[in-house]
Amino acid sequence: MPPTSHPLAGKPLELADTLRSGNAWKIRLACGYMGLALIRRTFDIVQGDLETDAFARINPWRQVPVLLTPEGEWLAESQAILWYLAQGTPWLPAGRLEQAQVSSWLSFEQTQHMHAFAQPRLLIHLRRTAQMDDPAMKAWREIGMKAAVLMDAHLAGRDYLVGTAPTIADIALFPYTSMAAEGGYDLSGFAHINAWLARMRALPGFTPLFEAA
Ligand SMILES: N[C@@H](CCC(=O)N[C@@H](CS)C(=O)NCC(=O)O)C(=O)O
Repeated sequence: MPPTSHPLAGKPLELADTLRSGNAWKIRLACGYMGLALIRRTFDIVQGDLETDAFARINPWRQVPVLLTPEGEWLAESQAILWYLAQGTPWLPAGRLEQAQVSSWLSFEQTQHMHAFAQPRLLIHLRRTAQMDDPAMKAWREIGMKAAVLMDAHLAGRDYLVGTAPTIADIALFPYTSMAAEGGYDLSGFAHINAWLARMRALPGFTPLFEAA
């Protein structure tokens, strides 16, 4: 959408994140698609940045992402931040049913999807403390594959998760689905998911995980 028509256009937005966080990537994706400028304050989990008193004042739950809103409040939880950013825009449809359907997918991501994709990626690819075929990694992938089956079936015959245009539901599900291979997943058989991932990458304002310097 044109940046000037966003209700938060021109207002200061600061994101506390880490370099590789998929949950924080959701927020960077949202700002890119919505044409909003975002200042990043990037922390390092390995260096213990999230354990400091200074970080506890940003988020006592000691997780990223956290958004400093123009009201001067630090807002935690990726889905809450997406909701905050999308209000008053097509990324959160105004209809009662569509809004509830978006909420369903946000819950799905947190309860049935995110951990099953994020944990193997974290342990195999980022920390390198687990192997692809460790039983615990296979167990995560069994859970994640069930979520992938549900997503693929839902995306058959439709372009986006809710309605006919992209919403924050699509943004929420994009990062960990797109990085699934880093956790040992093979999603190549899911044609509808792969077409949807390509569609999300092709939208104006798409922000990659790592932006060119
Ligand atoms: N439910 C939270 C999960 C956030 C989360 O797991 N963040 C990770 C980075 S992707 C984190 O901060 N991990 C550090 C920790 O939990 O110690 C959300 O959706 O924002």
